[in-house]
Amino acid sequence: MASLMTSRDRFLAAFAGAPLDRPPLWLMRQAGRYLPDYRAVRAQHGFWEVCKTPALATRVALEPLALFPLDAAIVFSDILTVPDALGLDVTFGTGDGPRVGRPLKSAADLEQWDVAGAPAKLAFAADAVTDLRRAIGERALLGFCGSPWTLLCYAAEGQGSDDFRAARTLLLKDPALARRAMEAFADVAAGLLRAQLAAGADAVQIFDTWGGLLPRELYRAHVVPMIRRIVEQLPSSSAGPARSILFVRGGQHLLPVLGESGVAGLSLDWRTPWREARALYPRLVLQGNVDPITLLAGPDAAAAEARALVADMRADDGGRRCIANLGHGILPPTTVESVAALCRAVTEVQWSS
Ligand code: 1CP
Repeated sequence: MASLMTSRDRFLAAFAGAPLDRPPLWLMRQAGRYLPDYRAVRAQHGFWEVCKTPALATRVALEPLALFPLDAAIVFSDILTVPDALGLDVTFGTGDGPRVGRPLKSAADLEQWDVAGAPAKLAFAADAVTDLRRAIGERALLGFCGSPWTLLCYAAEGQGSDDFRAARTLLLKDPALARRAMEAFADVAAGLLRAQLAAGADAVQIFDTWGGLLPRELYRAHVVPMIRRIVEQLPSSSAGPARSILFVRGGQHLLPVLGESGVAGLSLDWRTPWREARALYPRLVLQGNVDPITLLAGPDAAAAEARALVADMRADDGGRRCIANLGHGILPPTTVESVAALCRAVTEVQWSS
């Protein structure tokens, strides 16, 4: 029976806590600059243009599915669609990271945000999901958004950073302003996730790339309630609560409080020991967490890491509630051969029940 599972069955079975023939597999940032067709598309079209044109977004989201035996697609978009829709004017230069034209410096900046108008400006995201859903057959589909904290990091800093000191300072100096900004991000992001689920996404992931910068008690006091605010706005279905996954980069020290956010699953950073997370959260879906650097070390290293991870997944509870993935996104210099080897190492596994 297990061998008859489609990719989508396998992905949904992980959330249902049902037996798996092997872990379902997808990779964070599976579309992007390491792929040749993506680079060809970007040579002709701007980044926002790719996100906002369903045919282009679908084309680049399909490229990894054509190359690798992945069980899920993720809609092609970016977490910074939300601040852009609020009017912060986010742009991507060539080769470097995002720039925020109207960063958050004071309460007067926040007054300018167009919370009521943002959902209409994000309509393209649901259109991209609808288009991709039609194209992927029996594979699972993920929507996503950024966590309110990570969005505050970019909004306050105005660009990428190693330490996002502007946002961390704001949180300590003016927690009321930080909270109001994060509430706006949370509500617009929740609307985006609802639209993606309604358009055919099977699950949604909340990316908290910069959550690990905060100590545990600050994270618990200021960020966990914002994740919960998003999760509580998601619809439940006859199959249960909406399938939500929280990824926190560098969140090992936060692990004990992440479950309080109410998500159905946690995506583990590459530094988090799988079995420690499983011991803490026997009932949650866990996803992860091969170090993306192993892909740079070559196909053999990538396959060995993936095999070790799959053994850990099987060890504790017979391999339920797990999704194979990386511990952060694929890095641009990664080779197709390394990704293929990792995928093979996961998909050749056969768990008998
Ligand atoms: O072509 C280009 O030059 C743009 C590069 C690029 C891509 C391919 C950006 C700009 N965004 C994306 C797509 C993207 N972003 C996806 C879909 C790709 C897929 O998986 O198929 C996703 C899920 C994201 C999410 C995202 N954007 C995150 C969270 C995940 C993570 O990797 O940590 C973050 C932090 C961003 C911000 C962002 N957007 C783009 C860049 C280069 C960055 C990072 C900037 C920084 O380092 O601070």
